[in-house]
Amino acid sequence: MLDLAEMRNAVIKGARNDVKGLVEKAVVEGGDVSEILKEGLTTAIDIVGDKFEKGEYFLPELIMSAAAVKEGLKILRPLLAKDGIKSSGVVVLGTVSGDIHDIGKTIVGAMLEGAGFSVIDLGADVETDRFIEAIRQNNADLLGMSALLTTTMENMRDVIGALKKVGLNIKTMVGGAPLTEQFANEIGADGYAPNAASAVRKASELVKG
Ligand code: B1M
Repeated sequence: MLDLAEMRNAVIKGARNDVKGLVEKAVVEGGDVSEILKEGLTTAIDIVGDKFEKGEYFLPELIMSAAAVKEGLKILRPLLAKDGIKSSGVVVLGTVSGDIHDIGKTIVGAMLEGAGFSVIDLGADVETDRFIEAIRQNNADLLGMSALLTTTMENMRDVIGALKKVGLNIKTMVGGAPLTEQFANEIGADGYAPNAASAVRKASELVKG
């Protein structure tokens, strides 16, 4: 059994280089890859998410911890594929058309990756056709859309309508500061998450369901 407490603390502190070194060391020492991922990285990013929800951590800490997890994931990802460990699911993610806000969406993507999802991040200002193309190409399990503007959040409704039109049966999750659960229900999204930590929980529920 590996002692991954130091790695968890490094993620919680957002110490990216320490995380890189500790993951490399754990791998070289023959640590179990899925244990390193779960006990060293994802448990820690969950703790960070909880701290953010409670107001103990703010955006810079969240970004630093997410970047630290990504650093560790760079090392683990190819090994996970080699070990044949199944990903939690494939998520196509993007900020909707007309909207260039991408910080929250990127954090959500990093947290989802930390939880074992394969994330196809299309970036910001993503047109409906690009979402559809990426879902098809990657045989995705979930579409995640972000919007930060009251004007662009309406574009989520169009994407969900277009999915129905082309017969793509995929779960959808939406989020972003101006959204509400009520709006998500109204546009026919399968799930809404107010922040990155709850996005991970919601994505797991939707993909399992
Ligand atoms: Co803009 N902007 N901005 N902006 N900007 C807002 C959103 C605004 C509220 C500021 C204000 O007026 N108080 C306002 C929107 C008003 C409205 O629509 N009602 C606004 C405006 C008006 C604009 C411009 C139109 C300004 C202008 O040009 N006149 C313009 C729009 C450009 C465009 O998109 N077409 C614009 C531009 C910009 C910058 C480029 C300068 C920059 C963005 C940089 C970037 O993202 N690369 C920017 C910023 C930084 C903001 C504020 C200050 C911060 C946004 C942010 O990153 N928050 C913002 C004011 C504010 O929110 N306080 C504002 C931090 C981030 C972690 O939170 O994105 O909410 P958030 O993500 C959270 C949750 O929402 C959730 O999880 C995340 C992490 O916990 N979440 C999801 C997000 N996506 C999710 C998806 C999910 C689940 C959860 O599932 C898929």
